[in-house]
Amino acid sequence: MSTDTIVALATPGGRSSISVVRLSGSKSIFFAQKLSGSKYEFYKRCVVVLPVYIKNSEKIDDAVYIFFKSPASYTGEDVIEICCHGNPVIVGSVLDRLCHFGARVADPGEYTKRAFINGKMDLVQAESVGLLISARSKDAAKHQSRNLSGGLSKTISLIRDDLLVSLSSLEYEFDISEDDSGIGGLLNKSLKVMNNNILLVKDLLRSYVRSKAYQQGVRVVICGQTNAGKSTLMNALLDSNRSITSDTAGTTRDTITSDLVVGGVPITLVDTAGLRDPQTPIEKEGVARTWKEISRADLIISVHSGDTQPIDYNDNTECLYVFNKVDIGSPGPGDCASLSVSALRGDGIDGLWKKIEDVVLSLSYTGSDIFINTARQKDSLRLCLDSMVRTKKALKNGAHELELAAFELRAAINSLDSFLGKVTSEDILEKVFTGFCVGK
Ligand SMILES: Nc1nc2c(ncn2[C@@H]2O[C@H](COP(=O)(O)OP(=O)(O)OP(=O)(O)O)[C@@H](O)[C@H]2O)c(=O)[nH]1
Ligand SMILES: [Mg+2]
Repeated sequence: MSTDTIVALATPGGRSSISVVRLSGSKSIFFAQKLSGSKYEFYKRCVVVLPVYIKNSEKIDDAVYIFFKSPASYTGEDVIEICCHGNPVIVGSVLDRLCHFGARVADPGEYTKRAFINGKMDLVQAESVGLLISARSKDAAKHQSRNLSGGLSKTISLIRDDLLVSLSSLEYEFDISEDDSGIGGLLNKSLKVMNNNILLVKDLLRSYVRSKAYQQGVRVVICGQTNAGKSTLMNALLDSNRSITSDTAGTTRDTITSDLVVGGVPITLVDTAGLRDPQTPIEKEGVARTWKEISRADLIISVHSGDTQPIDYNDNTECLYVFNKVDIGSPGPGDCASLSVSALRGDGIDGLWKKIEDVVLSLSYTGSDIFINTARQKDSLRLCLDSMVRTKKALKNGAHELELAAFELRAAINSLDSFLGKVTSEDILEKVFTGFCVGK
């Protein structure tokens, strides 16, 4: 790992009451002293107001310097946070000056990577830092905060402990024990452990849907023929004038999106161009975009009315058929709509929201508060599950496959170690941390 002292702006760029520039590394004190033109003796957790000097000893600001002595800091190294006034000119000068003294601008996620390498957190917690910062709903933030306190890691560690105990018994049996009489009991006990943990790991694998919903949001796409009232419905759902509406067929040309939160899950509501034989190249492009949105939708709201037909999507995506303009006509017998609304008058909109919420929650339901967060975690668990299933098979085959069972069990434990980042490669770390922002 690089031992440079790194520096970056920890708060967003632009003007604000304060900005925080963070130094981390063994030369943090030295650089802070040079920046402040003082020999101030920083002591553990001290907070002090000192000047900020830029080139030619010109003072540009006074700042609050906060010192976190290693190892009691975010990264585990000496960290100094310099809270100066939030002006890009001041912040730029501070960064330039510190780099001039020898600090290096941090790579994305480098502070958290150092925290991981210095044992301040495991890889699951490190991943949650990034996800907490990018959380799009209160529930998503609360979940990542729980993970940061070790919730998911604890669950995985318990599974690992269970497997380890089983492995020790198996290894004892074929390494040391000369007594074959207890082997039946051992096989049964190990099988029980396998069955329990296979169920737990399967649940965790299934839980990835919730996390994907939290991170990527659920895409709810309103579509139908032109003039069905899609844009009016979009506006009614949002209670705002987001989309242009008119009685001219083909009014909406492009996709129009709006982000909101439903039942704790972030969703993107999308209004689309109406589907009909396009009459101009621009409309053709709009219709192509509608089909693209339909193909990536998690939930389709298919709108029709007395004078337009429902679109038949014919695929596996969840779909709510909505009959609109119920104020001027009713759905005929055999109409596919599960709900009638008048987008113009706002009738039935609360009921539609309820149905949308039900689908969104069912799409992201996991049945548990603990869920996995990243494709990396999912891959490690998948490998663990495969190894446990093979362990179970070997155990079922009886005493002569004991060694094979132990081999597979060790592989399962190794997968959990990779999950927690106990064993990891530079490649994996690179992938985990490059998604972070600079300064975190
Ligand atoms: N009476 C009545 N008229 C409605 C209702 N919803 C929409 N309309 C009218 O139907 C016409 C078309 O509405 P839009 O919302 O622009 O329809 P659209 O499906 O977005 O149409 P395109 O963007 O062209 O595909 C407008 O004149 C709306 O005022 C409704 O619930 N009742
Ligand atoms: Mg429209």
